Amino acid sequence: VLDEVCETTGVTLKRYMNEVAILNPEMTELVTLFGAIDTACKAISNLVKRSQLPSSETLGYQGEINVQGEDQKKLDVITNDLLKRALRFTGRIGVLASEEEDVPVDLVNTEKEAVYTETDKYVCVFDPLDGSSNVDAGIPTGTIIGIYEHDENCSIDEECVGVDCSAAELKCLTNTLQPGTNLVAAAYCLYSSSTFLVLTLGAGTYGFTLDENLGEFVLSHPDMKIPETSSIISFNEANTHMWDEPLQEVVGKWKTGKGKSGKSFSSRYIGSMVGDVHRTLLYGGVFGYPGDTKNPNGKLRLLYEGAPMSFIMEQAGGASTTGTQRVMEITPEFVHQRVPIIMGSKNDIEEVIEAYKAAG
Ligand code: AHM
Ligand code: MG
Repeated sequence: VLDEVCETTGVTLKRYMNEVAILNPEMTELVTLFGAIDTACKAISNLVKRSQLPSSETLGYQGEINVQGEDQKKLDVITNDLLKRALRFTGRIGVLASEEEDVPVDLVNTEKEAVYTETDKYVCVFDPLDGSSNVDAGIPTGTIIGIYEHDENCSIDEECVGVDCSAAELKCLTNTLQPGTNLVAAAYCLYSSSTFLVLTLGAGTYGFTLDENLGEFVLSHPDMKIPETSSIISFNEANTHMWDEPLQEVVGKWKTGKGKSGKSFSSRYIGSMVGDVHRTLLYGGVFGYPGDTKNPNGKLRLLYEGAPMSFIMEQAGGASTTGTQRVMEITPEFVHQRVPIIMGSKNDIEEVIEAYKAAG
């Protein structure tokens, strides 16, 4: 145990990423991106903590009119700008898509839409502050980030800009509409009792905790593995009656200890995806926002919530499904597309998939 502690103590995110770059020179540019993410997440962590206090940044409480009579910018707008700026200055991002942007944003060619140069190697998708409506009540929030490479096989007509493009061209132009299986990295940052940054580069899931004294993320959860069987459900259970039959059935069995594992499940739901997924990773469990009769595709967005979180979950040995399809394999048709999600401990997710199969 002592050896393990010594091996990881003091490994900062910066050092971790530098060692990744030394061992994998082709990932050097990705490491630059994580430098920006590291700083942006620390800045967001500070903003979230101070958001209920009058401060020089916001000149008054959030939601109020400032001294110049301008509307105060909401925290999700501020954090979106912050992350966008941090990523832009790496010089490695061609295009980004965010929950807070109506359409993908070209970071390099602001006049012409989304045209890549050789160094603009990556496409970044993110939700800068998921669950932001929770901040006022002190409930955890999080940032979710996915990184894709731009598809070099895409050839586009140079004349084609925005609205003139065919659907296929537009897809290449923005390059944001890729399935989760194309992700090269994903991360989330949870702002809670501690600030946690959890990431995958496609070879396991690694968790860092912000040491406020050092001002650094320190490796605290190397190679995270979610328990294969669990006894916790994490859903908005007010919607249970509107879910698909197979899911209602499985969750009903779990509650009464009649599921495959025979365990009686307990319920934990924050209503903030990053917090719920983080707990699920650590303790095991099944987190979900399934489709229902009112919202057939649920609530969560595929591109910058579903896919990156599924990547992190799978890399920790968990699974993520819509019930009938692996979330990672879905190619988005539009940026803000929603997707039903049920993710967590592998054996429990398998039970859900089987129930859907049996129902045909
Ligand atoms: P947001 O992107 O508007 O912040 O909403 C996303 C959040 C997730 O964090 C959470 O899983 C879900 O909404 C909770 O929804 P509900 O309140 O319907 O249970
Ligand atoms: Mg969100």
